[in-house]
Amino acid sequence: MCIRDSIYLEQPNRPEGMGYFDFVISEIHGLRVKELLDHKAKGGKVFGTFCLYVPDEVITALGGISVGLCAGTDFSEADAELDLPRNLCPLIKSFYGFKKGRICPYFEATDLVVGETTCDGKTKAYEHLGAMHPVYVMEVPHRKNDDTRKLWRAELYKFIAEAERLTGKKLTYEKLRENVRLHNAKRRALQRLNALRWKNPVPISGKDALLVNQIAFYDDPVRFTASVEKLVAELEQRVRDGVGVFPKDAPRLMTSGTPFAIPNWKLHHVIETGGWPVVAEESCVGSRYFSGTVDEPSEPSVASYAPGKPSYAPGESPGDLGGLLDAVARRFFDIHCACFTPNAERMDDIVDLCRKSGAKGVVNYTLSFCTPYLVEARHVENRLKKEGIPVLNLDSDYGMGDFGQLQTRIGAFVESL
Ligand code: BJ8
Repeated sequence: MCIRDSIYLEQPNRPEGMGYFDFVISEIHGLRVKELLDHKAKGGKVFGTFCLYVPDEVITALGGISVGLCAGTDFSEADAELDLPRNLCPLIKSFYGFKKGRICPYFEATDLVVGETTCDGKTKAYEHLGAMHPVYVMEVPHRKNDDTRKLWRAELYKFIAEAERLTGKKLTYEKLRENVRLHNAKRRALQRLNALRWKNPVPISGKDALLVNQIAFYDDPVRFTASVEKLVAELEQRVRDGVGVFPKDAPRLMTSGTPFAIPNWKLHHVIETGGWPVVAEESCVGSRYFSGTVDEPSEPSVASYAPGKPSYAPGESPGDLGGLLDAVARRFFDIHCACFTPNAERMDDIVDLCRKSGAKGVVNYTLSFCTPYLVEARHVENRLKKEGIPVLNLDSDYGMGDFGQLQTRIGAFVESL
């Protein structure tokens, strides 16, 4: 039995709707890769990404496919360390090693990797990556004010020009509107799924929810959304029937911090094998991915706007291409990554999610050597303590060597709740 099976399939009373996601993960190197190659054979383009700031709706509106690339294993790190320092974030070494060793079929299927200037490690790693693969880097400012919002909007336009050049297509209002709706529907389905985790007893494990949240990054968005909605319907029935996967009132935890790139399941596995459900993740593989939606045009839309009107005010309907792109820019700029300073909004998000989910404490998890999140961990701790919320700060890598140590620390934390 492989580690994936022992982590996932041995869980008791899993929802039937997880069957689709089990299938997707079991076929991770099969069917989806074939779909990407078929798309390319017909002249389509595949964009690889590593960060939430790259807007999927623009890529799919231009007929491209967007895939969040794998960055959650340690077996590719040795290849990465041929070029990069050892004491670097494991997420960066993971994806870099996949390209260096040419071992990820998703990476090899991409026509362009879209990077971003979020943290220094990624920013500099893209320079080396660019020597091996086509890379385009979006500049993400690190402060939020009127000037940087303009800069970010300009970056979005530059990226669109690059994507138009690659795909040979022109972005239109109608296509963007259609794709804003497509990705908003996906986000709303994930919002409903993740809100069901706040019920008591919890109808789905944190590990299963994490798997769904990870698959969101690379599956076909239409099929994925339909599968999440089916799962949601099943979980709603479980809630009505009082069915859970952990005993009612089991101490529940939430996590905050760096992303859980697939297949990084370690922390959730440690927590849930202790008998404590994980009911939320303030993470880019979690709430930061699906919380915000892009403002959609109301119906009728274009008719109510003068052609060429460049922007719209919040609360208005973005009724032309300029307005809709403003809405896209705003939605993505409102993601609260630790690469921003100051970042008080993120502290508010963590507190809010903790209250809503009923978590008894927060495990603030940071990948080793991730400076932005490690330094921000003290702010998280201070704010949560002020709110009376217990918090445990942890940092770890992708190796399993600290599994026992994590069990001990988390066990002691739960005891103290
Ligand atoms: S929006 S969290 S996906 S940058 S863990 S590589 S920050 S050193 S992944 Fe991230 Fe976008 Fe922010 Fe989200 Fe650097 Fe830290 Fe590594 Fe990180």
